[in-house]
Amino acid sequence: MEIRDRFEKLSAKLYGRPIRQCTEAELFHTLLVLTKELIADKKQITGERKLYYISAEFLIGKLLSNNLINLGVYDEIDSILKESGKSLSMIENIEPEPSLGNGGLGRLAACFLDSIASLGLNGCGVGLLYHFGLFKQSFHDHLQCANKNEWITDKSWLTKTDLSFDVKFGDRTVRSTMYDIDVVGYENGIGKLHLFDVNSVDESIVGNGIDFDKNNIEKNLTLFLYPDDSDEAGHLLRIYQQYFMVSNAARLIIKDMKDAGHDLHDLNKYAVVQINDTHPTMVIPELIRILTQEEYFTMDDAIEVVSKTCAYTNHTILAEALEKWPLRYLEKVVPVLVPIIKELNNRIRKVNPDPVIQIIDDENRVHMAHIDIHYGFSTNGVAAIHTDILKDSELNHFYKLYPERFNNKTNGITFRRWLLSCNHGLARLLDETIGTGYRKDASELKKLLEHKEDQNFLDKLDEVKKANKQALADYVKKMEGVNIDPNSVFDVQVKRLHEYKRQQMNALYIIHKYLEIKAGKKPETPVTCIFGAKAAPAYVIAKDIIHLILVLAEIINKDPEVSPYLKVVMVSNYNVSYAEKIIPACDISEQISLASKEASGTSNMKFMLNGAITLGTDDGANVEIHDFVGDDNIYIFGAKSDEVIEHYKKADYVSRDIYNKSKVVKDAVDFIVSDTVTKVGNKENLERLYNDLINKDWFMALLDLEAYIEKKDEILKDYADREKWKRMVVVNMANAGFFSSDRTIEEYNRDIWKLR
Ligand code: F55
Repeated sequence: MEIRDRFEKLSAKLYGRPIRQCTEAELFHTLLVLTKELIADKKQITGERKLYYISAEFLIGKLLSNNLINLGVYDEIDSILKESGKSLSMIENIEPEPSLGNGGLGRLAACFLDSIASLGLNGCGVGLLYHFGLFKQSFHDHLQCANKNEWITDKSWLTKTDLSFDVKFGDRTVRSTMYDIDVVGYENGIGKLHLFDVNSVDESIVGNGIDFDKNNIEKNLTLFLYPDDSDEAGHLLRIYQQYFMVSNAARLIIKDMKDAGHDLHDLNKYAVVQINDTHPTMVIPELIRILTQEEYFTMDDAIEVVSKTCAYTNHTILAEALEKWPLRYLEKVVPVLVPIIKELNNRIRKVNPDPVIQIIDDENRVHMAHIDIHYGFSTNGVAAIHTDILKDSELNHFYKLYPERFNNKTNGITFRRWLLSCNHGLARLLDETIGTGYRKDASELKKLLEHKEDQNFLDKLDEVKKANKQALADYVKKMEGVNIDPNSVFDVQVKRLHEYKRQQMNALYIIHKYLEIKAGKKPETPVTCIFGAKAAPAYVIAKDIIHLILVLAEIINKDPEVSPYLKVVMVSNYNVSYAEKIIPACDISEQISLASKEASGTSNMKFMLNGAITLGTDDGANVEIHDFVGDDNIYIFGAKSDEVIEHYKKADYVSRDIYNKSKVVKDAVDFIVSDTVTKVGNKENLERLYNDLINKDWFMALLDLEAYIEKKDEILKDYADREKWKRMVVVNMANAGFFSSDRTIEEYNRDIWKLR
């Protein structure tokens, strides 16, 4: 039967009405059922050897459009709906977003699942079924509020399976159930994301905000995604979550092996486990425990086979982000793992007593990354500079021990979501210009270079951007109630709020511009500064930075002298769906982390692919983008990573010296606590931020502020040269192919997973 007939029959069956008489909610449900049927018609990806990508986060975003695209029926459904006077984009709005991740790490895992299935590789994701995704953000009195974020309804992509395990903690036993979400490969078979839930979970213990009884593990285990914070009371719950995740993963792996009739001594031949950051690290001692205690392995054999099965990806060099659990926490939550972890620790200590590489340190903290590196066969960083820093400094002691285990896998993004699905106008123009081959082979984007001087193409490209900017302006008006001018430059910084990402430096630029305009220096090109960022609820200074930006927005947007030249918007509840609207509309991509601190970044890739120019530091994947596009097509400023690392080593950075020496810096920083600002905002928040900047500034915003102002003024000036700008856009898009997650996954498979 044709899609059209199936669609009509289904709406008749479910709602007794033809498509044109259905509501959007009814059509969403009908399409959900239809898509599931189409998925059921496809083949499941299989293979002898299987990858288990274990991750505490899979920030998958809405699935309807992507599934339709990957099934190859998007255009058909779109036109059927149009003929019935309906719009697919309105129907998409009905789908709640599964925000099952904090940011880059979780979104990377989702892009990887898409690429794994699209390449036909036999791999699955394993994680947790959080009932509430990352909190919904709202603003009140220019302050962030965190609200619960429900996403599971009776009409969702989840399928309950009959797989269930007992998970034994030190003080209780719980039972799990596995739920599946199908991962549709682009013109390929179907993969799986397995999410484990605890059967005794109870959503009713959550109030209106995101507060709940942290001690009631049976009821709260899978309620919330950990908001990447430093909330002390949350640590034990986090360890319960992690063990619940890996215990289920280990059971699943062993079951798959046994079902396939394999000898567990060949585990490493048939299974490979990718540990996404240290959150799933306990899978190593858990597998060893099961093999020794239930499968009669000797400790030597178990350690050997598990070590050959597990590989680890590091996503950060920030010391405070590397998990170190107090041994007494593990003794309480997972006492069964403690003797195993001690054994792993003793084996290292015996041959190499160097304190910096021990698993259990002299304060009895368990360094999770050290378990992964000693007892895994691969450790990878996520961008070239990041891997170099791991090898040369952060993990140098380990690199000297195991040089062959270290490798780089520069991150990537799936072009299905971040181009085909979020930017239809651009995808259509690319189809017309270079053919559709780039959809399967991203390196074909290179062909765009032949069109760098093609005026007709350049103008069309500009029109696509204009339309996307208009669409974003309409959306921002609807969601935030703010008018932004689509003819202004859209300067965008969207990412988690963190001091190292330096949204505060961007805010200081805005202050600088405001002061210039007030002093009569009007910029040639009006600019709209767009922010999207959530701060971890316990991260005080991050919330102060949000406060500053919201207060600046209020002051600037309401000032008739300034707002024709400068506007500031911080969108509320930035998430994957919002990103899909913002990124296609961006002109300037802000990637301004302190050099050495951003492991890779992935929004930088999404922006270049969608025709934005990077304003950034030589950090993370910016370095590789820079290499590809060359000096003339990117704006790089600020201290280099060696210089920054030197400052930390010597502890010689004094932000107050910069503040005292530079009038530009001093004026911008002082403005934070000026009457103009404290009249609108809270003194307490603003003074805390001000004091932090002049007394600490751990991520050196003041160090790079002058260079940033200079570079940003240069890029804004260049924007006015429209022809030059359009050519830069082409060069960036043409070089984006390398940053496809298909390339990244091919490399993981070639060097680590070896699935084919
Ligand atoms: C989440 C929870 C905890 Cl406990 C710690 C960290 C995180 C998290 O979200 N990390 C994260 O997103 N890291 C980012 O990973 C990206 C993918 O590799 C990188 O591009 C980015 O540089 C890095 O910060």
